[in-house]
Amino acid sequence: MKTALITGITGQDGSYMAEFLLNKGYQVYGLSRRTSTVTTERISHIIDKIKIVEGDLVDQHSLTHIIKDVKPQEVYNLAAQSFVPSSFSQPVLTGEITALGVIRMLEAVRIGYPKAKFYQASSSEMFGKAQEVPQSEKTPFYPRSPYGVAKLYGHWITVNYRESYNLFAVSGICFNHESPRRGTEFVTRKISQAVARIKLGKQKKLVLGNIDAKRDWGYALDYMEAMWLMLQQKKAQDFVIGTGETHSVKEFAKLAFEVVGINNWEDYIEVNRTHFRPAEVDLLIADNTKAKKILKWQPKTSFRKLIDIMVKSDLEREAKV
Ligand code: NAP
Ligand code: G4F
Repeated sequence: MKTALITGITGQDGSYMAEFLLNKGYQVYGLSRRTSTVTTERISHIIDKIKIVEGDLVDQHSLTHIIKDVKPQEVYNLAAQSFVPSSFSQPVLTGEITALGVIRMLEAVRIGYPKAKFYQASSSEMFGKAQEVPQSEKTPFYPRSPYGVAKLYGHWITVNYRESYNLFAVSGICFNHESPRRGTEFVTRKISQAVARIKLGKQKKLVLGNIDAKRDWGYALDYMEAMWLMLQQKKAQDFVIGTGETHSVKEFAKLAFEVVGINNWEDYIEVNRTHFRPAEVDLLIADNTKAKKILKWQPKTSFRKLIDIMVKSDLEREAKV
């Protein structure tokens, strides 16, 4: 039986990755930090099938011990301070977790179990003020937030450990991927939740920031396979993972309202500058040619289907509370 360690197991991706690996027959360990309230909501249905180990990306000692004890064949480093606006209000903490957390994990692997294959959750936010359209593995980076800069450190240190110590360490440069398990502060889930609440008469307005921003949005479940495939290759290398389509926040909102039969969607939207960022990423769109060719991966869920899944899930959830 293969053993995998997932950091960030309580997050959106960590929870789906745990399900994905359990289905493949893995023994799954999940790293989780101590909190005063329960954070296992997304994994409550599988909690008996996985082993939770306590550690924190800011604490080297815990990470090294966990890797030495568990000796995982595969490590999925999905933990991060992942919300871009919080990286402007807490830039140093974001650097500690999202940047230095990666080298702590790599050091733990190098010292504790160098045979482990390591996956780093890199981000399309590293492209930021995009130097090329669409963005591929060869596009120069130009991050536009403390989060993007921190992810860039994580990305390059992963490359560096692969080249310096011959670790099997790779990065998936993932574009935005969403689901009913997405945190409600991210724009897609903020919209799907608000649409459900407006339909049910529980909310009057949806207050957004820059609705002209464009993203390459995919369905999170589809991305787990790509991450796993990257660790099954003979050669360690990095891949861009995205759909190859881009849509604006406005388009996402329009289609979300359509799911519940509201066509005068603009009447419910208010734009407020408090949600604008000090520096914005205007347009992201993936060139996923390499992933299609080498990993034989491609997204299965369309943009419309993703919105349909998210809005219907929130309708069901909101009808209960
Ligand atoms: P998420 O839902 O925000 O989950 C983040 C996870 O990291 C949570 O489990 C959180 O634990 C954990 N974490 C935060 N700080 C930690 C620390 N100091 N020590 C240990 N764990 C810590 O993020 P996601 O959407 O699943 O994304 C997964 C990864 O992919 C992240 O690295 C993100 O930056 C990256 N990424 C995401 C996307 C996307 O569109 N989703 C795209 C590109 C890259 P708590 O529950 O305790 O807070
Ligand atoms: O949903 P967002 O907050 O996601 P963002 O900033 O693109 O970051 C996500 O994707 C990255 C991959 O590219 C990940 F690395 C990162 O961890 C995270 O998962 O915002 C998307 C866009 C932005 O342009 C933002 O300005 O939506 C715009 N937006 C407009 N109104 C809003 C809002 N974003 C949020 N969160 N809330 C709003 O009210």
